[in-house]
Amino acid sequence: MSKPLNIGMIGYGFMGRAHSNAYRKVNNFFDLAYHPVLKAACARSADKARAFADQWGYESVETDWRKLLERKDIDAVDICVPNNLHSEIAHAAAAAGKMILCEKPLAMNGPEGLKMVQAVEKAKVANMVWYNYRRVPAVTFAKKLIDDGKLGRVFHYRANFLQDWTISPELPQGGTGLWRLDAAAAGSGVTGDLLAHCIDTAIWLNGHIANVNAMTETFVKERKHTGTGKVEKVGIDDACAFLCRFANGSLGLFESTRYARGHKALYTFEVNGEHASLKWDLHDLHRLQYFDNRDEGPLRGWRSIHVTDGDHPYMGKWWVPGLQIGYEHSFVHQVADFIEGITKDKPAMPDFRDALRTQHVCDAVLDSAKSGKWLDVPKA
Ligand code: SOE
Repeated sequence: MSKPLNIGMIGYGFMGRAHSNAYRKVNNFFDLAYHPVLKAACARSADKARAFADQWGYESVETDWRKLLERKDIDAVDICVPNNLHSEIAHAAAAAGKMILCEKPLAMNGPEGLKMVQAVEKAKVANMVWYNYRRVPAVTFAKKLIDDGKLGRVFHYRANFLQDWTISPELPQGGTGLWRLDAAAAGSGVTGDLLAHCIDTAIWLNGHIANVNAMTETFVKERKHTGTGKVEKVGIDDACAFLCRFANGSLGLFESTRYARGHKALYTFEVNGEHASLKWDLHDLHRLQYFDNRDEGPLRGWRSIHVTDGDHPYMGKWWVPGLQIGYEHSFVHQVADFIEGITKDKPAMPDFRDALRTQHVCDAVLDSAKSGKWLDVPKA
């Protein structure tokens, strides 16, 4: 019999839905020592909290996250609110002895993230950051191939995350759904939002990023602010590209923008090694492209591996071989791994400290874009 793991969800947006869906599904597919119980949904607006709770099956509603943290019947809190609120809630949750699952990026910047790491480590509470793409089976499989040494020495790492949803200058900044355009709430633009995913995956697959040289651009310089009603300067980066050197000697090239007309969420990465290369594309997320130079001569070529077989990561838990799963399942896998982690006392990654590494790269990228200089990235 599995034990209950009582969840308090703070926030009700896109990620609140993605995580709630994962909590609801995980025990149908994974045999785990705990089962998440959707205990309380918390939002400032009672109506929104109630509607969200009804939709997803939360037992109760709170309108003040401090009250949620006081509740004895909450084991873990899920922080799904804008980035500028992560730190305060995480500190209070750690002090209250709650486990914490925090939406990415961990913090507004590295120094803030470091304090959050110290808080959870001091309180000894389980913690994790939702960098979900690590748990797309094809991406997890890429990690296995690299760790098994299939690629040999790595020369190049290349990643893109392209969107097009902020091109209109009429789009305001701030408020529900648009806080990512407001630097005060988001900290940064594409760097902390989209590149953070690319960086997390890159560090996981290819190790520490030693130094960076970046450029950013804000194409629309002023937007009406939803909160003040006034036209205000835009403080976020709309686009960012950076070069880097990994500690293993390989070269990295990263690009992200919300101005690539036609692209809605095109996350791709490619790794080129001495013996083999691999590439992945979020729009075809169940496939991993693999080229191995050791293949027999005339048959040598890129293979498109349909990562849906029982011996592929996570896939034995789902349907029969050949039937694919999608985006939402990466969150289910993350919850499963979190529960395994607390059961075996072997924390699921990325925990706060691991996610701080991404935060440090983001900071260096944004600083380098200002100074135009190559900057070293501190280790977390
Ligand atoms: C932004 O549009 C966004 O929703 C990110 O915030 C998510 O992390 C990413 O996975 C998809 O795009």
